[in-house]
Amino acid sequence: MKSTKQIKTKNSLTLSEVETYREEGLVIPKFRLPTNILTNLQNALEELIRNNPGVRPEKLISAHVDKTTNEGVKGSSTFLQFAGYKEILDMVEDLIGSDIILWGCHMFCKTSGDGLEVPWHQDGHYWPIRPLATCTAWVALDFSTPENGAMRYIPASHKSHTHFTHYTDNSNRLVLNQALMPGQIDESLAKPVILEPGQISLHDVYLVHGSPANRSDQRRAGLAIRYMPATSYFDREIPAMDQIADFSKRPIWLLRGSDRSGRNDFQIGH
Ligand SMILES: O=C(O)CCC(=O)C(=O)O
Repeated sequence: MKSTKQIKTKNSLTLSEVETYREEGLVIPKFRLPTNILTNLQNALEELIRNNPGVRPEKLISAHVDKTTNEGVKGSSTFLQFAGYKEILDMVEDLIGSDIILWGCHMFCKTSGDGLEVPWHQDGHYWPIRPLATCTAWVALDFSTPENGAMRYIPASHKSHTHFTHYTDNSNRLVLNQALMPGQIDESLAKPVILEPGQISLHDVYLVHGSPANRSDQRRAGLAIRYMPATSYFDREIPAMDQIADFSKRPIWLLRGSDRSGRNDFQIGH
């Protein structure tokens, strides 16, 4: 006799969450990390900061690589392990398909009072992924509010898959040095990404977003985990646009499915 019991194996986004992502380029799903996992990540963040005294805490790239990389950051395997967290991968799968590569992980920890600004930008401008496709899971480790420099985005700015024009700004008040040339977006349309610790947002590679400096007395930390579909190729010969990333030795991990592109190298940098 057939069992009528339904076994829930996948923690999918709802249809309306997928719709919001497709329409706006960003969604905050109805999902929260269990407290023990959040605490573990918060502790790993403290250790990450202690291990990298010479690095601005907004610039902790490759935070998941458990050695000092040529990007100058000593990361932690806690973040690597977390990047494979089933519930998050299930949601990412709904957006980019079931062949998923982890290719980056950036801790954006904006200290209180002097946190740097993230200029308006599109991620795709920086990244060596062809065809260009990525979903970022931004995991709040602190409260993220307009007061402490929450991310802001321009809804639907991803939709035309257009690259807006960026210019280079190497001033040390910025976390990233590629900024959108003024006049291309209507900033009055911007929406803040307000999150409690343990909530996440998911955003598209073409979305225009950024975040103001943290002028409050509350730290604002978030872990941006970068996933790409394995139908695309991570091309290490394309040089990084910013001053901090170096893709030439960047390790990548196939977390689900298979390498449909047939070209990705999972040995380099490991
Ligand atoms: O954390 C921020 O304020 C900016 C994050 C960001 O630009 C990104 O995840 O692509």
